[in-house]
Amino acid sequence: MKTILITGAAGDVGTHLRRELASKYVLKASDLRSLTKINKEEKFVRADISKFSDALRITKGVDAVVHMGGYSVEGPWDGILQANIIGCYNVFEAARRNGVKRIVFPTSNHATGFYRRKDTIDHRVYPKPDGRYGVSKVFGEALGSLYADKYGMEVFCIRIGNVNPVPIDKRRLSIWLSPRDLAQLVTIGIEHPKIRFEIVYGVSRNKRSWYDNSNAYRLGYKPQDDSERYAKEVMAREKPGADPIAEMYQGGTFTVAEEVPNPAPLPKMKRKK
Ligand code: 15L
Repeated sequence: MKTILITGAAGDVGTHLRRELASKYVLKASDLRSLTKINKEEKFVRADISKFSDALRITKGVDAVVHMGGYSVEGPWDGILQANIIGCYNVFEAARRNGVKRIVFPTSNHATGFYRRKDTIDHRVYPKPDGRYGVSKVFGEALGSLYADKYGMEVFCIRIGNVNPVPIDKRRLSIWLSPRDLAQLVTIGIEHPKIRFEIVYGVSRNKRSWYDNSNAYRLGYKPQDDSERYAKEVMAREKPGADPIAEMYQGGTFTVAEEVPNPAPLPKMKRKK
């Protein structure tokens, strides 16, 4: 069995993933926080990835890294800088020094959140991050590309939509990723023999998807779930009056999440008070 390091193991997505992958791999679960539950065949290693020595310690002796660790929503720059820029660099560089070739990097739909909902985008579009968090994910993708081209590492980037047992609102009907489809994508990222640098979208086979996910399908992804099954109940719960800018873009409220009002509202778009 391969030994896989999962950083950010205590987070929501990390917790789903550890449960789904438990029987397939020996998991080395790492986080700054404690795990609420440690599964069988799993070892917990506490680490702060913004410290290079910690990153070096946890990447030793593993077959692949699934780097979930970091800040997972929009937030203040310093937190994002430490966790998602410095932390991400540390994990890639530590993996390289320890001879770990394969990295699965869960990036985010927020790397391309400023594309409009009326657009269908594929893995080749120019990034359009919707905040500091989105920028940090574009940084991780760029770092992955560099480490693949320069050092021969094998990097699989998954632009994750929203991982949840069920889709939670209208926007998430388009970007939902069920835990078992997440596990399938991560497994492709770990196992596929011909990965150099790839970007795929981390979404289930949603009828309302904004993505052309043909690159994932080319690599063998066969999603089992479709959010449409939940659409009726989700739409019945949906409250009217959402911010029109957030509604226009794929990134939703991340596109308007700021401490100050959006400095450049679109012409003729009036923000609801
Ligand atoms: C993300 O990238 C976040 O990590 C997650 O918490 C969700 O907010 C998700 O995007 C989303 O767009 O719903």
